[in-house]
Amino acid sequence: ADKRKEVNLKKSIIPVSQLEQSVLFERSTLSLAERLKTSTYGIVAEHKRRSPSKSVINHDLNVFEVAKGYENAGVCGMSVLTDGKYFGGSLDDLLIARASCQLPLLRKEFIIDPYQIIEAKAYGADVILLIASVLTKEAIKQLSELAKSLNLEVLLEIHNEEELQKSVMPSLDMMGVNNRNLKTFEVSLDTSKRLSTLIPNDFVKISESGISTIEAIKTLQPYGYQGFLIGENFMKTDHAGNSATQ
Ligand code: IGP
Repeated sequence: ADKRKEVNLKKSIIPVSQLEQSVLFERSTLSLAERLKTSTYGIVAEHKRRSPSKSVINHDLNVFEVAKGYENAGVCGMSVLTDGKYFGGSLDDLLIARASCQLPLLRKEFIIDPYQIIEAKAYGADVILLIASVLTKEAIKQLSELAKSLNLEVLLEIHNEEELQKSVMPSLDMMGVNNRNLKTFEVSLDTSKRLSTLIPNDFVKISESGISTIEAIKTLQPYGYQGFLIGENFMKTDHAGNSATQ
């Protein structure tokens, strides 16, 4: 309850009742899961200016051109970092991405409060991220059910067996295995391989982080992965879209 207060205080500039009346809140959302199921490579391309592990990746690319570039390249969806503190993103970035392309958009954020989900929809997101390592089972259930009630899809991120075990529930659409350990920043595709067999088949499986080659994708596809979340590899170039061309 305290956490909720904290977040609401910082972001209570726009009351929930007003967010709910916004035009974007009313729009019908797009399904990322459906696109991933029918795509050859299933790329979800991310906009990320900087990160705790790499510091500056790219401050020159604007969201408009990145979103256009990704869409022209034929990716399935776009992930937009809205966290300012660690990743240099903002809700404005999400709004600009929404205005620039028709891709399903994932709000990439540390979501701990229902308000952030209402906000995600009002700023044009189609999918929200929930990170198992920072949420209790009850919180995952509460937040994912709220998202589903708003027709948003839910991507649940896990990094190990315990996080997976507590998280399996019908209100999730996609399971993302983060190859990067958020504590040590170490990256290993083996994490995706190891956890793949434990993820029930009713979830679309996404492998996240540290993917930079088509070979990596082809290695992970036999393990059941239909989505590949790629940030740095696209963002570190000066033409984020072109390098995403499939
Ligand atoms: C993208 P990469 O290595 O391609 O830049 O990774 C994405 O997986 C990564 O940014 C990420 C992330 C997160 C960022 C995965 N889970 C949670 C912030 C919060």
